[in-house]
Amino acid sequence: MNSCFIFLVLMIRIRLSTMTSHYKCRSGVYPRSSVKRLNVSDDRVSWDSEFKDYNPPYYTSDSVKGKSWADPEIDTPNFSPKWNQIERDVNRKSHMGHYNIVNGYPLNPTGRTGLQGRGVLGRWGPNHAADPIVTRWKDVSRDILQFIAIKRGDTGEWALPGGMVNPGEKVLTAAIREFQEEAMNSFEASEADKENWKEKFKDFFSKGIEIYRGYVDDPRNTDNAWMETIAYNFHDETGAVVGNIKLQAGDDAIGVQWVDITPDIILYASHKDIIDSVLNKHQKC
Ligand code: RP5
Repeated sequence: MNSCFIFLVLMIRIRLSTMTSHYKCRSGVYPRSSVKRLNVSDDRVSWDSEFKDYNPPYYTSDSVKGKSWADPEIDTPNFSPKWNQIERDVNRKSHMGHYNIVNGYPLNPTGRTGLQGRGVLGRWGPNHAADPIVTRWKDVSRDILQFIAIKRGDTGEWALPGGMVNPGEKVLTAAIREFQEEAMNSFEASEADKENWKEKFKDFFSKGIEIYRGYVDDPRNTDNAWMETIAYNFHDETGAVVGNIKLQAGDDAIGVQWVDITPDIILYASHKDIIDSVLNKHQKC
């Protein structure tokens, strides 16, 4: 077995086992609302640590209520989700293993967030996303690795151009589709352009390597609903292929560009951790 491959497998294990806490989803005001989370200190994040009378606010946004792509309220008659299982096209299994159900509600496997309900997330329990990480070296010295980042329309932060996995969709397919939508504005491309794109980059996007699978420290997470992702790296060692990608922000992205991966880079949610794994992989191989 190739040493790079062994290193990668080890890293994925490490990433899964080190995401033991969350920071961006346990203080302040919940995104797109005026609801204030109950403050949860570091030592009280774990469900195993004592937090007497823990009773944070409950919030589910009107934007997800009654939507066909979202779950109904937990106590809706005939709503009997199959927790920890794949239910028809809805994947309620967590990459983090078995999660608990308390009083009918799934519990965030990383711990308390200071908010009950589902916020703006569509699903109770895990909400599955896919993240593409397209990388190249900045120049021939191969000192600086760059990746394609998008600027999110909701928070204005730079992020991976990822998105939610559609019901029944393969995660890798979702990662490539999201890249096309957010970093290339495929929504506005002609059918001919899309066909052309497919031909040109088919080989490149068939070589994605899984970098991370698990929980995302996303500011939208709550005690009962949270983001998880599988992130794939598509690397262009010579830069010859991705140099041809015409970047144009699309869907809910308001900017797109190549970004140098530097120690001080600030990214949405826990995307920085994912990017660090990619950097480690390329520096060591
Ligand atoms: C993050 O939110 C995931 O890592 C992914 O990048 C993103 C998916 O949510 P939307 O961009 O569709 O809002 O947690």
